[in-house]
Amino acid sequence: MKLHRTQSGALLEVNGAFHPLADPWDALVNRDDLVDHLGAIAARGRGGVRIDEDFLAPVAGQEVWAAGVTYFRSRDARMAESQDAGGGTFYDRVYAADRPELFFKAAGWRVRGPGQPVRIRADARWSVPEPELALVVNARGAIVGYTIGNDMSSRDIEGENPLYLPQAKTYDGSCALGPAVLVADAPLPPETPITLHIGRHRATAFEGTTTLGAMKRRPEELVDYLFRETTFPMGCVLLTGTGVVPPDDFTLAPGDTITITIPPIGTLVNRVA
Ligand code: DO4
Ligand code: MG
Repeated sequence: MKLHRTQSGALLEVNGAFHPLADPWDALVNRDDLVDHLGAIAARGRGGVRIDEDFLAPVAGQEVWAAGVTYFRSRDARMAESQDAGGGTFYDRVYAADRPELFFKAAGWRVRGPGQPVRIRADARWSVPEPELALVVNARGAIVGYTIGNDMSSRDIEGENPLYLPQAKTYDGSCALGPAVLVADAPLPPETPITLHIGRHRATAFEGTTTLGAMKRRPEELVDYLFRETTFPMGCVLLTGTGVVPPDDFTLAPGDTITITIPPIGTLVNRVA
């Protein structure tokens, strides 16, 4: 079962049929009986074909947070980029520590949806997308679904000084989510792939893949830390970190197409403005 957000409301997708839902998005993702409620709607039948309307980012009143350095590849890349700033040990230490790196990424209204442009900062020289599994978490701290996240990052800015991380991570067009929320009450299997493709002038500029099994931390552990001293009245979305990092001589350029696929959820495509 997948949930889509459109201008005219939420849609439930089951076996290719679309069912309009009455609940506003924030109420929907926070329903205690979400799985049963959606199951009952699907069982009634009467689903239709997809209406001619764009899917929006599957987020409304939720804040978007992100975890970092949850894959060895990201730890390595970050240690290298911050060498001149004396960053040799802090990424290493957070990778091994009990407490994960968690940072605020975006307010819901700032997030780009499927097909909407993402941006690179004009004052950055080295920009990359980060393809990440995103957890949809309700106000009670339960993971109710999964979507795809792109944690756009300015690597030269974060590498210059770790105190610049918020500027490297949070700016207009720095976060994309979609295309839908896969509603599931069981975790995704560890062999689930996350694939990133970057297209430029109709050719492949970069392609890479990882699996959820390569993530060092469990999704529940990340949610547990996030909710320790912070309440989320409408729930939140939590990106779980990247395990795919393009080589150091690669930077995004306007016009590039970023395609991220996580098979049970779908494919998120955004162009760089
Ligand atoms: O600490 C820098 C950010 C790490 C990150 O965003 C990631 O590993 O995905
Ligand atoms: Mg990231």
